[in-house]
Amino acid sequence: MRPPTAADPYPFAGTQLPCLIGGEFIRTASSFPNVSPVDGEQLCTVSEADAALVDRAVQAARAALRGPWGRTTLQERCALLRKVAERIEQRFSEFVRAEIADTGKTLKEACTLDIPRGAANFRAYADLALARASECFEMGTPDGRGALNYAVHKPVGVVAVIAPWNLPFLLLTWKVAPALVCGNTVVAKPSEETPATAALLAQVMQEAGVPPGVFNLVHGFGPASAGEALVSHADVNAIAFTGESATGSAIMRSAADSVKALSFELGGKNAALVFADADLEAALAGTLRSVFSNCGQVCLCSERVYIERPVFERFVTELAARARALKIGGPFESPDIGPLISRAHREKVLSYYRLARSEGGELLCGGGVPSFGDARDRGAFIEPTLVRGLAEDARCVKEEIFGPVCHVAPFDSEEQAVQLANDTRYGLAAAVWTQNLSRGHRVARAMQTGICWVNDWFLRDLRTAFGGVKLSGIGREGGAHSLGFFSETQNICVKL
Ligand code: NAD
Ligand code: 6OD
Repeated sequence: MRPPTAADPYPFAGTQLPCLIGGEFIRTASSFPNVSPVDGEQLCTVSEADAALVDRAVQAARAALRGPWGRTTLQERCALLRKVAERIEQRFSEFVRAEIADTGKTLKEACTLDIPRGAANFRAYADLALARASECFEMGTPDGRGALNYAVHKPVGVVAVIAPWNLPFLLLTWKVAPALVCGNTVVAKPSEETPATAALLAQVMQEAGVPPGVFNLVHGFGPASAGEALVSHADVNAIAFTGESATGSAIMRSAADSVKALSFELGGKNAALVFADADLEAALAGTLRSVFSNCGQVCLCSERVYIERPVFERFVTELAARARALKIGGPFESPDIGPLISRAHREKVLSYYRLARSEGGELLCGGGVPSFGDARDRGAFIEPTLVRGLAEDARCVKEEIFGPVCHVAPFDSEEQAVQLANDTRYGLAAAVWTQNLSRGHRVARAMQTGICWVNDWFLRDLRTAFGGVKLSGIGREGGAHSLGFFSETQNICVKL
């Protein structure tokens, strides 16, 4: 799989990205610009689906359920998913090129995480679906002949998949793959900020022979646009959404009238806990990654780092030195950290940098915007930032910022560390650093989060449960959990 070079063109340069509906690529009269976060240049324009076009997509998806797709075997669907994975790998360079242009993320991140994980999602769910068992219960009856109960799994129907911009391809395919393998049809809406890898996926679906109407793609915004039209559509049976918690609330309201199944992966304000007995080098490297990966734009990123007091000053000094040394730049410049997704998002993150100062915090590094003296000054770059000294009820400690920033604070006991980490309305992920594995397990078990790593961060086995508690989500995806969400389980009881 060859990574692209700066000389490779953006796959959609100078074009208007179409929607895919019932196997037909459709360009709409209304479109919006897709802008590079690296230099503010327009990459392409994007068709915006209105409510009527979203309705066409949903009707195409419903019709496809009644067609040959509805009669496919699980084995046939798995074979198709594997073909999709192969085509993604064959077009790896284009996918990477599209993803780094839309997001500004580093070439390394796109080549090692985003695009390989997109292909892996299709393979993993093909494997998982084939290995899935059904429950079966034998029961006694008064006549002594008994009965047999067994479960069969059927598709839920038309599924809406709504994805955010931070890991656009990884998160879209994370839901599309299990939805399809379970026999559903999909109407997908990527973020308005990152439409290109979804557009490539639409092409790949056709190349792999996915029947018309099985995978539909609509582009557009959320409120009063394609997103809202999709989640409020009466013929959509289920919604798999990843994004902000506030958007989750809005989608819940839109979906309420037609009582849809919901799977929500939402925001976080994740804690990392570093105990004095940790392998401090591993904890430093891991925390640098957990705070600054993807410019801090991963829902799992640590925005609160609590460090046991005996190693606090040493750890913080070294973390700040490493944060200052991070190389900021465009995707092809071998940077450690790229830009934020947009100027608008940078304004939000900068407002938190200002707030941190006004709330009494001390900025140990960063706090502003880098200056390059070239086109990158028109991009959305921002400095990695460390803050200390905030009160635990400061807004910067309580609210998700979603940028390359964390607050560092000391703790004095295991109980206090657990209490501080759990004192949040979110509950997505945590990271615990200690060489005492009994403590590692005990503290991880006490975290009110859907996921907790001990001595690592963002290490993923796709069979495991993924999701959040509190404001961080509803339900779990991953492995059997995704297969469960995207299936209707029917019990059949046979009297013998
Ligand atoms: P967002 O909620 O603004 O947008 C996500 C998607 O929802 C976009 O496609 C958007 O167009 C659509 N949308 C917005 N309003 C809508 C509405 N009313 N109806 C239907 N669709 C609507 O999120 P974002 O800014 O793209 O992503 C960043 C957020 O996502 C952060 O909060 C981050 O923590 C969260 N996130 C969570 C996870 C997770 O697994 N828990 C993963 C990635 C990102
Ligand atoms: O790894 C995954 O499956 C996943 N859903 C990651 C989410 C990352 C959030 O930004």
